[in-house]
Amino acid sequence: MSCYRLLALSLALLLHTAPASAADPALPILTEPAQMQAPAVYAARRAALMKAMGEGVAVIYADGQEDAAGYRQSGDFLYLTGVEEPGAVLVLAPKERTYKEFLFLPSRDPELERWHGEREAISTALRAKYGFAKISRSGSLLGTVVDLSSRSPTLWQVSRPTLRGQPKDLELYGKVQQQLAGVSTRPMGWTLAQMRSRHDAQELAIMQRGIRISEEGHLAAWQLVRPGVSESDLRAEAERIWRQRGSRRIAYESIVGSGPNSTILHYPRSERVMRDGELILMDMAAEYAHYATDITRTLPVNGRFSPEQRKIYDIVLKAQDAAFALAKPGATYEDLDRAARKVIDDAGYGDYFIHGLGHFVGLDVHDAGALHQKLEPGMVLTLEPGIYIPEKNLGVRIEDEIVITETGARVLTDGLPRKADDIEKWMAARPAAMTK
Ligand SMILES: [Mn+2]
Repeated sequence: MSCYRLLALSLALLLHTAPASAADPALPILTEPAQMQAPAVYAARRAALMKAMGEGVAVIYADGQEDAAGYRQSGDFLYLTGVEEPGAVLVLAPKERTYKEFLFLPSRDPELERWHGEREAISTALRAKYGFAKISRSGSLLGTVVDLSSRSPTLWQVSRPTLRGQPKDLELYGKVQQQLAGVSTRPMGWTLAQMRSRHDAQELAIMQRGIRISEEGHLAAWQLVRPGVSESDLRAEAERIWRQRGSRRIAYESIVGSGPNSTILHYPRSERVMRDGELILMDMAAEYAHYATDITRTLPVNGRFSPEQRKIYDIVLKAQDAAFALAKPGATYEDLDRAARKVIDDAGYGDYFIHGLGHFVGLDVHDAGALHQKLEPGMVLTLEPGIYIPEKNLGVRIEDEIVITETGARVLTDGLPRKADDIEKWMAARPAAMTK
């Protein structure tokens, strides 16, 4: 074994054992390989939503999208069912006596299944797996909803409207109303979005695990940061680690931008070679068990911040600290945003902080939730102030995830150095083995 391989091996062992903090909550049992929670978890969420409905009928469509890792289920539908299949539909009818919840699945297609894998027949086993007493094929959806709404004539629009054309639920509700007089459509407002934004202990344990995996990928990539190395090397290294640790996909397109690219908010390409004296901004994280993570760090390529870089870095850090100090139940996101913005404004860089302070994180990276309402325990949000000065090729963003607790807030992404001194120390102590 060469000296290089020996050092690489010890580094791998170090990475394997380092990040998972002993204080982290224990992961709930997840089904493999889909990494879903127990059916009872989803049933309880449906029960809570039906309680909020009180009466009437709600139809929630699986509205996910295909990406490189396959079909990714839409957040609302996954939150309520744990079912990953495309084309599925959930129907809730709280006033019904026998069956209050119905899962509709598309008909089977033997030819398609040769390509995408076999789907299960509707059976006792499938009902147990998904936790539904009633599973039917989609052909009977309209008839069922007409029947249910004839007895309780309110059709709830549960999902927040998206910008992607006519929502499928409203389209179906229109058809129901054509067949049945006296049925009204009502928006549920923010009910489901707020449910999704208040994460319980099990969800937080899953999200913490995703954060630890994401941090491992960051640290592995940071090992490679030095002049002459490509942005693509960092991205590839982080994403390799995430996959090895059980992440199915990246939480969003990794943004790895050096020098001038550090000032481009959604820099997509990650192919530039880093140079001495520049900053490297890495906004990248893994998805784990369908939960997203969102982390950004900005490092000096040569391991030491220049005085000007450090000055900007410290302002961004101070802005993040100011926002964090206000994070507690009852505060609003606007309070936090204003506090961070004030720090950057007062330092004279207000024109260079050109985006919002943050967003909720959960099943989606920009997760559901009412950012205009008061913060509550269990909410997870990012604090990501930044200063971007294109004329100086200097961009700094620091992004952490916090969870609102009963009394304040806690940083979930605490496995990565954050202060300029700590980053420099970490870089100085890196094993030399990874030098390219
Ligand atoms: Mn973000």
